[in-house]
Amino acid sequence: MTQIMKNRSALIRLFCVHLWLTLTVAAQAPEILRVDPPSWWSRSTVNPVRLLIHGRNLQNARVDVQGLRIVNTPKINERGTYLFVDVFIAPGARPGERSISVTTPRGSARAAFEVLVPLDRVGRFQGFSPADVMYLIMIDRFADGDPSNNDPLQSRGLYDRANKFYYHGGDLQGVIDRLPYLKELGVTAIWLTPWYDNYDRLNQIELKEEKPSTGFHGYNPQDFYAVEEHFGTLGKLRELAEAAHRSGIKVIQDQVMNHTGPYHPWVDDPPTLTWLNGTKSQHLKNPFQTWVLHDPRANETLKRETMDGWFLDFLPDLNQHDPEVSRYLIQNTLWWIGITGLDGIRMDTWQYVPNSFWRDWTAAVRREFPKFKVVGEVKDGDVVHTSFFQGGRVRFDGVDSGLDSLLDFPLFYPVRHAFAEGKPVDEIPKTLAKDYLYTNSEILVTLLGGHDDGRFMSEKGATINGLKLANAFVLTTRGVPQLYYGDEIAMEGEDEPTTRRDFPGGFPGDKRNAFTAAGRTKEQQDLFEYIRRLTTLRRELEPLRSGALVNLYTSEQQYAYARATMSGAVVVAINNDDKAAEIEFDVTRASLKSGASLTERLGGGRKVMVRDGKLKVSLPKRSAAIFVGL
Ligand SMILES: [Ca+2]
Ligand SMILES: [Ca+2]
Ligand SMILES: [Ca+2]
Repeated sequence: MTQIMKNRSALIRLFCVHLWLTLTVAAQAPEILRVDPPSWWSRSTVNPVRLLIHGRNLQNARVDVQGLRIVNTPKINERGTYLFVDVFIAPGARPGERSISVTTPRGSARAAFEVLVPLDRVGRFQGFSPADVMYLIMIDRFADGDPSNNDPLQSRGLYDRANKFYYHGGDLQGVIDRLPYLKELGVTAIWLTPWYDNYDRLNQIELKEEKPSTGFHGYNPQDFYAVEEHFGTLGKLRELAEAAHRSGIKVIQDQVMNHTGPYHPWVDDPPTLTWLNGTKSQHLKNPFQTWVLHDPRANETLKRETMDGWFLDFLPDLNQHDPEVSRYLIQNTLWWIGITGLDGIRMDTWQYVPNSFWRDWTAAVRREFPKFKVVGEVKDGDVVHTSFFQGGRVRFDGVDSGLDSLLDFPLFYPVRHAFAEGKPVDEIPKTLAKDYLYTNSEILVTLLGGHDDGRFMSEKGATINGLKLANAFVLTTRGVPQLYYGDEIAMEGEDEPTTRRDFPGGFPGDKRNAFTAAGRTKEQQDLFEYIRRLTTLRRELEPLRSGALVNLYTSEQQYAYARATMSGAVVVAINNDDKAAEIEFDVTRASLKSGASLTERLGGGRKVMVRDGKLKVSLPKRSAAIFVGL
């Protein structure tokens, strides 16, 4: 054969293969694998709702939803795997299941979509306030109320109570079962770690102590619209929200909008070309140079790496500048709130997501649920840094993020230093002195422990007495106090994840049950009662919830302050020293007049009198006192 003939026959062969491939693909009918969101309610502020249909062979598809109006031409990605379409739900639309059909010249496919009645607003979507006492629960590690879901994927080997990086069996039913315990402690709001479905496999990318781990903590979402099967079902979640609300306990969801889990299907097949910042093989790594985020003269490269880089180099970073991503995430947030009735959100990794997105997101949340509140995680000890992210003010970037609250990490560290390590207590008022940098310091969420830090009791120098003082401070200062599960029984754990140990009594076979007084040691019971006393005082005494914080006395190891309202004041005095102290301070700024008699309500019941505008109090070593004259 001549070279020309050889080339020609090769060309013909190539053409035949191409024709065969084209015909095969063309012959394939469309398929629908999922619809996000799977439901929406009538009379929503988001109408039409945008559906993201995931499937196969969706090229050139037409979409119909039984009884609902499609308002635009579907937008479909090149591979025919994702389709965006807007669906209008008439205000009087009949609730119930509707059939979605996708039709192409090769056939059609169907999936279900549900029109819901909006939940009654009474007792739902309540937000949180300084009147609340929040309690952080790591779902997997609190209580196992349903052993049947402990190992739902048996062949995957994700459940092992002896392995600190595996699932331990805690679940939503366990939280429901322990609501009376939380009520007894004085908790009025529970913040649950993320309940999104995480990957159903061992994580081979993030090795822990050189071994694979699981997503037991919930922060690696695989499906933004599903509940983790180790924790329960969507039905169980709604049951939990209802039961909590009946007990007077609000529910706060932990959400993640910065990234997905490492095995999310979007990594290999993104709905749009710009869905993620980078790809699995080519992306920036987050250098955590967070200071540049509030720097008007920031080095743009460093800023971009910090905003768009993959968290820990393995968590795919969502690109909220892509309007489809933004719309998807906003609807996702509204969906969780709308179908469960929850009251607040704790937003993970807030600072790595653009403020312009947050502005739109918070506005959308507020439009639909006006009383709702959001607390952002900005893990930093510097008030200059954290305060930058609070909403209520347009910043140098021209944006008001709309964020209500922040976890008060700048106050967390001084609390640990003073009350665990015994360092000077005046670091606390020195930090509070910077409150003016916040748009609203009263709504900050104060804490002495959380799931990302070692436990208070594992700090060098920590004692039960110190832990009591930390609780006395957090539960009487300004802000919304947040407790961490198990700190009320002095649980220990020096790092992450030993800080996430199982609550004793929450799991089958536990030797003792610390959810009951009989199952607690004498020391634990004493601490539990002390905290309960504090939450009771906070509930009974209005100044502790809404009073202005007035500093009255500050020395290296003593700190006294008042919470004052028009109707009265409560005085708190703390001696962090290892020896007794007597302190005298002026109380006229707290509107306490000479001759007024105050009663100590935290422990002793002793009385003190205001003389010459001053209060003189003696404090045993490492003790706190709360004086009430109401
Ligand atoms: Ca379980
Ligand atoms: Ca899962
Ligand atoms: Ca980011």
